[in-house]
Amino acid sequence: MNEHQHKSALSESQSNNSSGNVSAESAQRIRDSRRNKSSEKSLLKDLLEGNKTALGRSITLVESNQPKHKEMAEAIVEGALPHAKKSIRVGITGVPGVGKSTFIESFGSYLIEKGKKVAVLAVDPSSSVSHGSILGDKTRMEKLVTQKNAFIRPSPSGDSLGGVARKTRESILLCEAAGFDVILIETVGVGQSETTVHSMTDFFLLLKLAGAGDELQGIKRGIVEMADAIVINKADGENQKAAREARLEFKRALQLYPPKPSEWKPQVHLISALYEKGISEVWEMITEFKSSTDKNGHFEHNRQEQNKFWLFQSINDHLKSQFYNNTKVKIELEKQLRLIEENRTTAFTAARALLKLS
Ligand SMILES: Nc1nc2c(ncn2[C@@H]2O[C@H](COP(=O)(O)OP(=O)(O)O)[C@@H](O)[C@H]2O)c(=O)[nH]1
Ligand SMILES: [Mg+2]
Repeated sequence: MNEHQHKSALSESQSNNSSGNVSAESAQRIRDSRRNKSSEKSLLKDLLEGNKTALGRSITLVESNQPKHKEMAEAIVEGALPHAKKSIRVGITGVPGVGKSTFIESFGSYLIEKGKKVAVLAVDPSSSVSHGSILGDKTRMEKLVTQKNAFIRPSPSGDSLGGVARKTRESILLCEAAGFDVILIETVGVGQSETTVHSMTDFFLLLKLAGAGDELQGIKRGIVEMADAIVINKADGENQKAAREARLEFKRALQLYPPKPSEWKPQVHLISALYEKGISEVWEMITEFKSSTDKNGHFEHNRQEQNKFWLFQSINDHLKSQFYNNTKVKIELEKQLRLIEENRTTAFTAARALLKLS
């Protein structure tokens, strides 16, 4: 029976090549989809075995905007999900030049020496212009890039923050399925990206410099409030005294913030990423955070809350793109915009008219 079906499908597609193109196309689609399914399967298998090339290729599919790739990506993420290892996800933020890349190099190398597998991802919506913050910085991670147990991926470029965020979140899951147990997510302090990274990480680390005011470092109050740790970098050489003073100052300032739902009291650390000082203390702190939030249930609760947040986020993104891609909406939108320019309607009436179309 099976053989027979197979044969007839084959002969159908052969005859269609000459007779018409509708069925030829659909036969091609079936062939493509079969081929995709088998390559999906082998990609997923390699990924689950920890193959970094397979991980990279899977992330490329996640980052692609092509419908065919999106479909494959969805299947791979779904297949990977049950195998995602329990990792710790650490968000790292700070203004350009503070030493994020240097810190990731030292910290990542330290963790690998401890037997961890470390993945580094980035959320940088501006990277379409700067061609990826980490990519350009791979020179500062020269030790880490050569490590078998390190995986470094620059931010997907040419996308909105929402797009980058979704892709990064799926990439985290893929890294975990490939067996990476520490995920470092770097972001440059631009606009909303810290909030986004905060919503996908367990521990949020703010890198700072001594001696420069918050305004100079472009740090907003909200970011300090999100931080589980303030790590003052470049505490070396002549900087040491200023760094110690800054530490006291930050400690005092942090006391003014309300307690966190995690019950975790944010810590202030001094490090030198360049000279690899204070690095082990940062890891000890994160380990301490993990065990205390495991104990009080916050760790799991926070991940669930994040998943709920991303559910709504995904729905919102989907509805929005569906709305704006609707041909009727596109045409009517032009019309309503003109009416607004001519003062012949209000924004609210126009919006109501447009929303009725979808
Ligand atoms: N003295 C000193 N310089 C550092 C330290 N960490 C980073 N740097 C230097 O600061 C500059 C910016 O570092 P980078 O890691 O690229 O910062 P990013 O833009 O935040 O990624 C580089 O020249 C680094 O060598 C440190 O701990 N001490
Ligand atoms: Mg950098």
